[in-house]
Amino acid sequence: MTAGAVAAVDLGATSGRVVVGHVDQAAGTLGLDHVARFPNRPVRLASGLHWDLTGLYRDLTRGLADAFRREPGVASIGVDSWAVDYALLRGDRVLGEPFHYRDERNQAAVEAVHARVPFEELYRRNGLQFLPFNTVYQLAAERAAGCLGLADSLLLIPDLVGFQLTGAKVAERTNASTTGLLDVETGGWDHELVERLGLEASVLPRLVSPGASLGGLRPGVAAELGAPAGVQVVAVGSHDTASAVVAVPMRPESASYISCGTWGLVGVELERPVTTDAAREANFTNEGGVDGRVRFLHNVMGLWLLSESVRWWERDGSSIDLPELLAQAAAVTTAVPVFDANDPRFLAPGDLPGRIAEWCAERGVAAPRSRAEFARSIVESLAEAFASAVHTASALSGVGVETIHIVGGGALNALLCQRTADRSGLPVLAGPVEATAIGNVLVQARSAGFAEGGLEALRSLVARAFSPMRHDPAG
Ligand code: LFR
Repeated sequence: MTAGAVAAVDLGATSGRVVVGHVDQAAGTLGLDHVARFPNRPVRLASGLHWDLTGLYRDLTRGLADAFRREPGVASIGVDSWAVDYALLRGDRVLGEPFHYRDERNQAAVEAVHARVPFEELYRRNGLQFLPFNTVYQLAAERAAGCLGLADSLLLIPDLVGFQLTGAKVAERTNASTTGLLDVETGGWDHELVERLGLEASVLPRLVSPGASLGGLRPGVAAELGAPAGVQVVAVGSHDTASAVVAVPMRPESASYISCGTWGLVGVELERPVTTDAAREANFTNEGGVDGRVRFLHNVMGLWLLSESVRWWERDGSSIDLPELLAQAAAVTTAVPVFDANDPRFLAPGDLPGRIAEWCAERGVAAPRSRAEFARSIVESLAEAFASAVHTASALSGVGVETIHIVGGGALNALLCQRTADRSGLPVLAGPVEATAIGNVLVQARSAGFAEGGLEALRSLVARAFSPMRHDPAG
């Protein structure tokens, strides 16, 4: 086994990054070199809320060029991003900037889809929790707007980047599983469902699994990036949560994970999906994982509640220091309300503190009075939702959870980790923070021959390279 380097592009809802990963499995080392970080700023156009994918592509290719300057030995590139969103294409031409999943166009579409295929049946077929922005609903909105007929292909965001880099059109399986159009049992496109929803099966690309090569860079791209000949673009767990869960240093038979960034994805890893009535009623999802594993989890609103509140407070041009706000939140001694972090009213951008106050007023509960109290109330509400989802995941799946792993940016939030431990009564192991990039790196490294073995072998490399921070529940 030789050591080697690969480049990971990880696009999050608020920022993107390019990281070079150095993997030496024999020596048990795994190093990350952070090459570029850039903001992801959605844009509100006349048609609604969109991603600035052109800007993201410019920034990520600049980052990749830096990566090749620093480490000319980079063997491959892998791309992951948030799930569900897509671009429509005709030939090589992208038909407009992709919609942001937080755009509010989906309500009527949800009803239209459920009128054709009731949610109970959808769940039996695709195993997905109800989220109003699942691709299946977005496509119904697209169809109603008359835009679908123009397209001859549909690419999810990381696949779109892969297409720009290589010219290959594929659908990576972990992310494709969030469309609602994959059969949860076979893992293939559910053609009957596609037809019943009035969609064209021909727009759906060939499915590929994490680890498959999309091919080399287009010549113009290779020149622009300064990439040596032979560099491959490799499909990773292109759904960011799939990559993050690869890098959770856990024993799946006794652990729960929380991949905590914009969202808090709370669940367990299984070999087989669970699509029982109870799982459907608890709104638990069965997303496709790397190596055919199933991520049985529930979406909790996540750090979005905090970041969007801060964005709202900063709209006058002021600037808030997040670590300082969290220190003030930790020092709050008065009781703060624990609100339902899963309430759909918190999904859209805008005045989140106002909506939290509204939630409280509707229940005759005193709302937080200061920014520190709002931050504390958000942390307590997230910790409560996390703890409850861990226990529900355990009850629905039969996994006896002894430990909770928190990975992603939330692992840096010591107050949130501690309160999750306290409220769940279970120890929390926090880290790695960069789990998504690490999972992306590891799947590429295995494909390039720099690492071998199943997820257990990859996770033991993570465990050797990154020591978690332990938070025990208060006695
Ligand atoms: C996390 C994530 C979640 C998905 C949400 C929307 O970044 O990918 O897994 O439910 O974003 O795509």
